[in-house]
Amino acid sequence: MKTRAAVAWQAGQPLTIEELELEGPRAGEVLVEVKATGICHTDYYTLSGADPEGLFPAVLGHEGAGIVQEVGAGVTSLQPGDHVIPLYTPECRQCKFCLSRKTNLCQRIRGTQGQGLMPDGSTRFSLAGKPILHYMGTSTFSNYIVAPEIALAKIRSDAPFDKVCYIGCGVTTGIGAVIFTAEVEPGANVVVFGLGGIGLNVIQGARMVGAGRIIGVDLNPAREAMARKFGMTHFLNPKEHADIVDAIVQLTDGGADYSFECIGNTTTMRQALECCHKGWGQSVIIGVADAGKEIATRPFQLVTGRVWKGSAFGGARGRTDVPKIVDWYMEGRINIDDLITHTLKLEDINRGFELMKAGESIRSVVVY
Ligand code: NAD
Ligand code: AHE
Ligand code: ZN
Repeated sequence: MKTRAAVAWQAGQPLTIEELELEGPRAGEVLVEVKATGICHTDYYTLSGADPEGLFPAVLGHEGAGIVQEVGAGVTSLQPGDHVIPLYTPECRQCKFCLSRKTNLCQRIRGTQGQGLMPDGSTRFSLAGKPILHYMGTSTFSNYIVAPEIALAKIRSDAPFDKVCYIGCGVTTGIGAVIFTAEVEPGANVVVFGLGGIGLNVIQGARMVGAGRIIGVDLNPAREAMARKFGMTHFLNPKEHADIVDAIVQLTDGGADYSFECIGNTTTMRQALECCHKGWGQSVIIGVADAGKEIATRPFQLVTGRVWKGSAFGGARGRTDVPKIVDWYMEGRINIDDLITHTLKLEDINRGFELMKAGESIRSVVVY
């Protein structure tokens, strides 16, 4: 069949809208009509050329929602008409990682996923006979996609696609990092570096669990009002403080109980660790740093009890947790609507990247 898609031909170049050939689902695979997709900073990161796994030409996008159109042989958990959110972190419930119960990082198809291929090593997208690669196993910048059954979370059918697509990455990553990765307890002081599409969801997660002080750090002063609406109690702009770590330590009586880095900058990763409280403070890295970048700190920071962690997809197990997060949205327990600042047509997808770069959007969503 044919599908309209935004194709990334090479690093740093705008996407172009093409009509691609899409092969149908093979065994264990599902054809999905994508109804809406968010644009995450990680799409921009890969498009920029800074991702060591970035491959071209490819169909980017990993924050979608849609409807199952057809299932391949052996698919048992989904049928045509089901509403789904594609998962870049699948959940097979059979691999060593899933069975460990210690991580959400299902590795069943990670190898081929990172090569832009389906689990059998081939691609379903092509243009004039030339293969076009998948991305993160999702490629939601295409109106139709083929995805493995284990990489689709079935969600309730009354949830609006143009809002719950954001649960496919940003919402789950931010809220999940608080509740699944850090397990923040009521009353804890939380510091969030970067108040974009991820950091604001960390803030909303911190408020949900009853955190004490919720301190936001961002260079963009325009982020303050939105962050306060989501539960931030104090705002710090690093431009206004000679030493941001010291400013946080002063404000928290010795340091943060939990900090979250939601930028992807190795300098702020170090600050996020070093602003943590001696003896117990935990810092969670969410931001994705450019190829070749490394983090550093004095080992004494860890010797004296600070803990450095990372979180992918908020530590969420997609097929289990994503439907619950959709329920939270439908029950009014989380706010997604105010974070979606722009809704675009596929033809205008490059504008979504421009708005992100200019700091004008929180989330742009493309509606097909
Ligand atoms: P975004 O562009 O919406 O937000 C980034 C924010 O950081 C902006 O508000 C910006 O003003 C602020 N910022 C930039 N440099 C800063 C600095 N030096 N000091 C303070 N603030 C600064 O991006 P996003 O979509 O929220 O993504 C944030 C990061 O999280 C990216 O690196 C993205 O790739 C990563 N990410 C990781 C996961 C994961 O599973 N680990 C999931 C999604 C996104
Ligand atoms: N390809 C990059 C790593 C990118 C990365 O860390 N991705 C996150 C999700 S970001 C979503 O917006 C993730 O889930 N990582 C775990 C994984 O297995 O990729 C690189 O640096 O090579
Ligand atoms: Zn993302």
